[in-house]
Amino acid sequence: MSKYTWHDFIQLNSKNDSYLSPLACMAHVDINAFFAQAEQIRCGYTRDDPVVCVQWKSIIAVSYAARKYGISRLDTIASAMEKANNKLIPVHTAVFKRGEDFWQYHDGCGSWNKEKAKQLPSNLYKVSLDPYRRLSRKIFRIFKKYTDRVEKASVDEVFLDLGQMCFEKILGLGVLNDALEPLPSLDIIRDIFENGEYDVHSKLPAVPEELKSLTFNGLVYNPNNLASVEDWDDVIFAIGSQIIQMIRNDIEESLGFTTSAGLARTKYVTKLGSNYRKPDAQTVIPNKSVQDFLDNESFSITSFWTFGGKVGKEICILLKTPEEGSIKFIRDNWPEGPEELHRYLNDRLLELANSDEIQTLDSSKTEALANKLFNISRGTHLIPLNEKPIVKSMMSNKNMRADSCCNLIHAISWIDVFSGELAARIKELEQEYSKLIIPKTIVLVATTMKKKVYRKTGHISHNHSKIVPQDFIKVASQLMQTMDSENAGSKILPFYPLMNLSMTISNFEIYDSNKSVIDLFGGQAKVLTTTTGEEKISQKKVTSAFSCEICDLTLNSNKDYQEHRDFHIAMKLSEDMNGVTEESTNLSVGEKRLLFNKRGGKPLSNSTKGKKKKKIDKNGGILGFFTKR
Ligand code: DCP
Ligand code: CA
Repeated sequence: MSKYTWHDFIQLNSKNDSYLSPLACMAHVDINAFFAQAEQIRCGYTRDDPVVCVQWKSIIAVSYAARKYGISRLDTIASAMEKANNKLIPVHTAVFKRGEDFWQYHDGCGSWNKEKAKQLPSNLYKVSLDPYRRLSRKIFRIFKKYTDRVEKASVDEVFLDLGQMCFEKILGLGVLNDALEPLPSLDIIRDIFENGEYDVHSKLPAVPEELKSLTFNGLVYNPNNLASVEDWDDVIFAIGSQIIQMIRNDIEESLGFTTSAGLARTKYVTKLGSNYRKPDAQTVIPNKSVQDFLDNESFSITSFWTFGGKVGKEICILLKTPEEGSIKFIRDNWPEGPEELHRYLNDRLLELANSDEIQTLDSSKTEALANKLFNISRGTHLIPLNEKPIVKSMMSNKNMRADSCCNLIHAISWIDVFSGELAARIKELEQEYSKLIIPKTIVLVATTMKKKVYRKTGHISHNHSKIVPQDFIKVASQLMQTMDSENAGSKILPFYPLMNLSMTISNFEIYDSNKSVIDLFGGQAKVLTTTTGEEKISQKKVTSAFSCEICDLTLNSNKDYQEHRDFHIAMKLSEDMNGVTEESTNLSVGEKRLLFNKRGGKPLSNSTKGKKKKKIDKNGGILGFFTKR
């Protein structure tokens, strides 16, 4: 007989409660050396090439090949190069250039380069992390292919609740069933379940012998050499380990990234598990080994995420935990339940009332904390996947060197950069949540070298649904101009050079992109439909107008509108084949600046860079079939 009940098993299939089941199966997946791997793959290096990702003089990600030289994130690129006898391969992040609202890579350039012209001075550039966010979205989409029960925890890590997938596999249901190793001898549970011949509070049947040789993918933490499959939690973890392996293989095959994963009953333990063996590994922590895992692997109470900072330190002071074995210490000293621990924490707070050692914790927090500590030290702190709320504001910011921002022109050039970055991040947010997001407020903050702070707020008005950098540039430049005219003349408080300039957008209006939004933009209804995460926008007439979002033209009928759209498609096709002109409506401002530099004025397209351009024949080819309206 199993020690688990039918209720425990069926709970796995509940969207909201599966994490509460004692049979719960959660996972945490983390991309190895994320930014460094991203650069290794983009630049065509192999995993054995010691790539490091650099931001100015700092290293922000170290590939596992580079870690062999003892390099860590704490090294500067100069000291790391020395440590590794110049064998490192540094790749700088993409950067925006002052005055440009798009980012670019400048491979080979960075502070380590001896040539001055190739050093990417931080006074003229701003780092862009957009390439990593894009990759992060692509990776996240792979998880979503398999399950909705996935939480994006950061740019390179996710939590998954595998309960429902395991439940379905055991019952031979679901889309993943055939993709996984067939399971023998499950009739014993399937028949009873299908015929409804069970009481939810009765125990599950014992695991059939044939299932006891079920294979796990990855390392199973088992210091006491216990039988790997004894009860249904082990069966579920074996299936879970196969699911995680399958998803990790997919990520590697489709995008080239290696990952590390942890699998356990609770989110907290999965996170320690994914960090346990790296890179390209997965660790399963069975319920029967979870306390050994917490005790034996040099973890302490501060290893748990959220206990890393001040709170963790204060817990150690309050509970007088030893240097080593703090998790076991908590478990052994307060065995009865959280109430006991709660009382002790309150007593200690009183004792230390006059000491300045405790600044974060107070008696309003001790009940929840006692519960958390009691369970965390047993590997049973149950928390569900987190539905992340949409952020309420976004900031783009630049710390300036002496000559980065000496006048209004410089300041507006940085506003171009901020606007490009924020527009891209709004788009990213819209895709992540399948929503339409319209920021309404901009705050511009300038800090002078004397640390005087100036602030101006403006309202963004939109007449279209797609946020573009221009929307922000227009308002923020106006604010900057006012700030400049009010302050730049002062001899007593010099305004320039600025030490910092930042732009924050907030007051987001959020619309469901699957619903009609009537009268959102001046009498027109925009019907927004979402297909596989990327929004497809079609416009529907409710007044007398059909308007083209590309060139702001109003058409009289749906037929005219469709023909006009065909014109844009033909134009785009023609441009793809023949190159583009500065008048093109298919390019963003950034692309135009990139392609039509001021020197030559001749177009350079990405695909035909350096080659002679053909002129577009406006009367011939595909375009000949259409007349621009
Ligand atoms: N990052 C950063 N600065 C930090 C920490 C992280 O810029 N102080 C960025 C670069 C990392 C990415 O976030 O690649 C993910 O952070 P992780 O802590 O997960 O570290 P890595 O993925 O680089 O390494 P690991 O394989 O140890 O997870
Ligand atoms: Ca990582």
